[in-house]
Amino acid sequence: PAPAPAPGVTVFRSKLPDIDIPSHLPLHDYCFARAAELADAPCLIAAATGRTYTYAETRLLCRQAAASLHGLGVAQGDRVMILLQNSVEFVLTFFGASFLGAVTTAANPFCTPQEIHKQFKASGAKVIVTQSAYVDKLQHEAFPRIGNGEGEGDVLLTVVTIDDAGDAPEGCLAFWDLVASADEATLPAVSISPDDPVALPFSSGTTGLPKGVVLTHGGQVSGVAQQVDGANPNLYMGPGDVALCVLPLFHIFSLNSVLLCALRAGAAVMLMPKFEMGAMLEGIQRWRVTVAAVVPPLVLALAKNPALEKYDLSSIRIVLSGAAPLGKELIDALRDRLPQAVFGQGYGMTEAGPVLSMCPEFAKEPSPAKPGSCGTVVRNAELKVVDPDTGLALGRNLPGEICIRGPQIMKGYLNDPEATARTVDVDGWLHTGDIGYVDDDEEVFIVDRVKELIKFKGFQVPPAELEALLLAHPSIADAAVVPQKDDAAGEVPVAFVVRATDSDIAEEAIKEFISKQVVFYKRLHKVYFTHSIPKSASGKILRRELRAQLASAVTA
Ligand code: 4UW
Repeated sequence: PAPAPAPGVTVFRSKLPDIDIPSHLPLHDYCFARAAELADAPCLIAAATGRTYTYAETRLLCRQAAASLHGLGVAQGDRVMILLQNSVEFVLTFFGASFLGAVTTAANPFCTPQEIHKQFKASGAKVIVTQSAYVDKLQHEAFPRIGNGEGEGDVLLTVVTIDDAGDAPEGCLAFWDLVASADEATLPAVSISPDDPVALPFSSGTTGLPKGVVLTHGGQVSGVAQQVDGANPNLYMGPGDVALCVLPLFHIFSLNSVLLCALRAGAAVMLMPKFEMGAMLEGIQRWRVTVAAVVPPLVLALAKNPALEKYDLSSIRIVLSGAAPLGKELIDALRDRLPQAVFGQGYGMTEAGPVLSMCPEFAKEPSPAKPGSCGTVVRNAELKVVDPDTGLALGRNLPGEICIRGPQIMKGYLNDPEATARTVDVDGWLHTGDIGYVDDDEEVFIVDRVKELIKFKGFQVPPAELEALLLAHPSIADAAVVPQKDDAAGEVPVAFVVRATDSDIAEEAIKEFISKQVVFYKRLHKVYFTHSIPKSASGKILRRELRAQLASAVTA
């Protein structure tokens, strides 16, 4: 049981009653609980091929993927890296690992070899599942040599590719060859406890470099249950619903609130490998998508696109936005085009497992939400708002740092007890680094961010990562990276740079130096040269001051 709050502390809870959460179940059994009852119902729809997989087929293929991984030596507790766009194979690998008690760590395939290697190394992954187009990234010198079978003493990297069945790149194994020959009867019996990890997404959290976020079976079951279980689910979906899965599954929003929630609810998931407007609208029309999970830039793209008129999008009943702030103007712009849909936001954070609050208009028995609100705190959880200076809990309508406590939050950062202790306090409260308040109707509003994180179209850009790269340049004496507001992306990273003595390095050279090393959304949009970086007595960059400088320069 959670410790009782100290007297006088304002703790906000859901208006919906708590529910029983079957957190003793492993995540795969929880998500496939209705697979027998819904055996012939659609589970996965691969938009790219037009193929639909029923619940019975999907569950069986997941178990065959598990047997395949087991055949490659993956055992309970081992890590499997997924380097894929949204695809059936992503889902099969995720649940395949889960059936074994293994853990998946998914990365953006657009990342550079260096970025992928960092996550590969930190996670200690044993196998990488990818597609042939990305194999050259794994041939980078940082990785062990790709190969399978008996190594001649050296460490070999096992790579499985999902395309080219029967003709995998040299040293790689073909996913579908493995799955086709796998026998689910060879699956080992594993005993999985709720505290065992199942997913390892990477997040920089409130400060520093990306870290592995340990999410457990019990935590993910709780996080999903908070959204879709109970007599009055907060995010009401069921058989007959089709969830749009265009946001990348390597990010927790799509993995948890789309894939896991839809499966638990018995809905179908329409998998789109990437965002391409025409294909997406086509897919929504063809498979009658009912629940669309989006990020604000996608809302913007939809609102602006004249092609919308050409498609029948009348099936959409829920538009769920998250990962970055969604303004009222943007909702209004799209509302006219999807008059039948309910628009609302969820507020999530990888470490929070991920959902803190969800629009109550999505519930089976809906209650109203105001524009701009992130909904109300999920059930079976507690939320408080603390004064960032004193740490004291604040009452309604007073902005402060949002903290969350409940069974859904992360177990901690992988191999980083200090970072864990900085984020989850001794009483179990996760400190988000977001500034917000709860209003008189229990609605959560986010107004600012005190953590370092920059969000480009909802993607994480950790300033510390870019600062470390900048400082490695011989012509740069000091550097700081902060967010700058941007209409299309929400925020973009910009750098303040102090040139080394005698250096006259130019903005373009610095931008290019960074671009070569990072995925597209981490690229610097501007470099401001300065004589010194403002720092506190303890040496911490005074980011607020730099952000203020930017704001005044823009308005000046
Ligand atoms: N408004 C303003 C928001 C909002 C927001 C997030 O990359 P991460 O760690 O994680 C996410 C997860 C988002 C998410 C998950 C599941 C879900 O259902 C849902 O609702 C639709 C959203 O983004 O980044 C976490 C940080 O992103 C910001 C905020 O700063 C948070 O700490 N953020 N959602 N609605 N800002």
